Amino acid sequence: MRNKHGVGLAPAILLLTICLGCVSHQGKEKNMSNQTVRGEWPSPAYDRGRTSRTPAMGGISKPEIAWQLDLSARQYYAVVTPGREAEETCRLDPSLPLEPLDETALVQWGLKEPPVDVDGDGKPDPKSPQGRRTLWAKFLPDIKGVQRVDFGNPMRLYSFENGVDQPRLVWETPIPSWLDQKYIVPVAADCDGDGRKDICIARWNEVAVFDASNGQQKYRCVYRPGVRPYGFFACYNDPKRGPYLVAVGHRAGHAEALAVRNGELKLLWYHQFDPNDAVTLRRTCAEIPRGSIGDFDGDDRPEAMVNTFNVFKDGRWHLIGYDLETGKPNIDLPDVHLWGHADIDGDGREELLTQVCPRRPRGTCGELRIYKGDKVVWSHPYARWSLFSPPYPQFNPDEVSSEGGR
Ligand SMILES: [Ca+2]
Ligand SMILES: [Ca+2]
Ligand SMILES: [Ca+2]
Repeated sequence: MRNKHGVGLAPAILLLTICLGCVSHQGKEKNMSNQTVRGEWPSPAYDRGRTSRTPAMGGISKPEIAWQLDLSARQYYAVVTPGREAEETCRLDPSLPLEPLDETALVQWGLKEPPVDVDGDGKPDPKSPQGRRTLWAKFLPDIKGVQRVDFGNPMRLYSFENGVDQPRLVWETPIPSWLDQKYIVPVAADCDGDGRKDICIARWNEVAVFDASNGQQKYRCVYRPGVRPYGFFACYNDPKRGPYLVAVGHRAGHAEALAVRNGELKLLWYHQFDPNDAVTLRRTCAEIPRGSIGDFDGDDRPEAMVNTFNVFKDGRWHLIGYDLETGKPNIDLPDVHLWGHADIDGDGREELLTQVCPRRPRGTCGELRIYKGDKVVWSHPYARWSLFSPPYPQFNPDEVSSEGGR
């Protein structure tokens, strides 16, 4: 990949971190009945029971980072020597310092969120928003700058037209008794197409939408048993069909789409991959890589591309494209795992960057395939993707992947 200066750059991040013992030592030995032993090494979803615990033992009580090196966003100068076939060479010039990109270049490459003019004075403000139970967005088009919703009780919205350090309370409203503000996954998006951003919240058993101009409830759709809301929640605006709210529970095994139709928020479809919320007993996976909603197969209908495992009780990965309107799988690629997507050939439609995964583990390397819809357009027998996914935006987030309020 090359930028306008002709400098090759891999928009990939490889953060090498070696921790001297990523161990949470409790300081004293406990027996197995307490699920904690001396020097135990936690490991994400280690075994089939997803206990996240391994039998490996260690004795390191104070983990330290020995060294780390961020290899992302480096600029390399390539020296190309023309020639016939094998005579042609291309090498990196080791004599030049490999400096990280500056702030401007990081923003230009999409590796860093651009600074936002919080108070609307025309100059970007260096402060980044903080707080997990807040939502920043341009909610109020008639007020300078951006606004912040605080999810407490009462719920409050502040504006900053008087300065970053002088928030003005625009409204506050008691939250409904059913709204547990702790376990919510909020996004700021115009979910009803009226031109104003709404406060959209995924919860245990529902999606609720609040009017950002006064904090009042606008829509509410209760449609599922109380399953964990951790996971992906996004508003996707299809140019022809309007906005969809899409939720995929990475831990709770569900996928669904909702839309405002005839003044009501309605559930369009819902798939529950496991009949209950017993996380440790689940045998299926469903996860959606960032931004994987769009028309990937060119049929003029948007789909959500979800990596699923064992949803057909076959012990296999299936990359499934769920039609947003109907929930029907219009793409089904067995033994394929999606890592990302990009418009490789510049035709305006994004191709799917995948890896063949014939078994449950997703190996670091494997056969790579690029799909255009369900058609393979490129493959490599053994390699790996090195993709960088920048952090979710802190301002105007219309998509988020969350592990909930934990
Ligand atoms: Ca709206
Ligand atoms: Ca499509
Ligand atoms: Ca393309």
